[in-house]
Amino acid sequence: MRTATQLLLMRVNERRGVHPFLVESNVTGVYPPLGIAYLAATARHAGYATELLDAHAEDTTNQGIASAAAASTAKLIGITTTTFNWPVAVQYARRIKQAAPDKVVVVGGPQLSLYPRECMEEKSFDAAVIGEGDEVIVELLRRMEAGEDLAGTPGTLVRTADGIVEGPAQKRRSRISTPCRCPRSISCRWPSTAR
Ligand code: B12
Repeated sequence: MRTATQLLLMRVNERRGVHPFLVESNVTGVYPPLGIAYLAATARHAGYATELLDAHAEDTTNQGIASAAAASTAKLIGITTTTFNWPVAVQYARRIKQAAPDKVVVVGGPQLSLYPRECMEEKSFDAAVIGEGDEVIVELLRRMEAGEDLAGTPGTLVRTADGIVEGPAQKRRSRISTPCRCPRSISCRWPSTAR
């Protein structure tokens, strides 16, 4: 494991978003951010020291986000977002780029799987990940460490001097450990014990 942090992952603070109705309830609240927790696990497993900043749990201000990004040794900063949280994610990326323009800011989560190209219209994002990010984040870290181009990484859109480059789709995993039990009527290629 490298000792200096190489990846900083963030969940946005929903209290400071544009939807003040998203106060704590049985559906909103301080839940562990499972998506970036997965990414942290795979990145650490691959040997990349990773920090996770849950800005919602810690009630971090936008200025606090900028300071944390600037102070971190991580060159890659990842932000997770849903559509609801998208405006806050944009604020974070802008603040980070102002405070630390050399950081690479990548965004992922449900919003990106729905509107990847539209999201990349926000120029503060260097890259976007479509779908699951577990393998992609490790490949991005590997490429950065090796000084390779990020453009063309499977499952990504990457901003380059020539525009947005879309990498090939991620390879579909051939097997998952838990058999799928979805009904026959649903078109699904996962191995199933229910069919
Ligand atoms: C569980 C769940 C909840 C739980 C959350 C519990 C918890 N501990 O987090 C509860 C019930 C609280 C909840 C609430 C809501 N939810 Co919900 N929820 C889900 C559900 C079923 C699973 C989410 C999950 O944990 N997935 C597993 C993790 C590992 O996956 P993931 O987060 O997507 O992360 C992966 C990738 O997206 C990517 N990725 C994610 N972030 C990043 C960041 C970077 C940098 C990179 C590279 C990659 C990356 O890599 C990750 C690992 O592969 C999804 C549907 C689904 N099937 O995903 C809806 C879903 C996320 N919820 C949704 C909605 C709308 C809501 C609510 C707004 C509902 C409401 N009306 O109040 C609230 C909002 C809560 C909030 N504060 O944000 C929508 C979001 C749609 C959108 N357009 O963004 C989804 C997609 C359902 C749907 N299809 O409509 N939800």
